[in-house]
Amino acid sequence: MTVCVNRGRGWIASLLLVLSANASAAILAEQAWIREVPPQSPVAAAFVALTNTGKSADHIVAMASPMAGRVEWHDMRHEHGRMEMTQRLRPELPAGITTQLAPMASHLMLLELKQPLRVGMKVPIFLTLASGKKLRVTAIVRASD
Ligand SMILES: [Cu+2]
Repeated sequence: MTVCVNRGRGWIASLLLVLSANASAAILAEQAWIREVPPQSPVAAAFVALTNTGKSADHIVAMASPMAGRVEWHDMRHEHGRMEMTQRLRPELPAGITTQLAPMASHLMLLELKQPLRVGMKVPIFLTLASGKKLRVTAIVRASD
């Protein structure tokens, strides 16, 4: 059983981060996929490997997808013997490191899905970075195993 804890929006913080831009970071998104969910599910989790090839850390300050009302970064942690999801508002992408989002670990949560996701569908997810760059991630829907 997982519980989704929403700790509020980071719009103001995001705006400030965009203004204090860091120009040197480059982020590579690879192996993006979404785990299939039942057609009535309002949420789905997306996974991707994000590599910061730059020399300084960057942060994701906004996430969006045309297929979802909103997108959030969630971390998983053990809490009182069960797994809980907590939202992280400005996830850091450390320089020279691949941040691997994966099942039972951190993920991008697509909330308020606008249509059922079917296996094989390609779902665009847009990440806005503190450096000012915008990253388009194309996640393919895969069957849950
Ligand atoms: Cu989640």
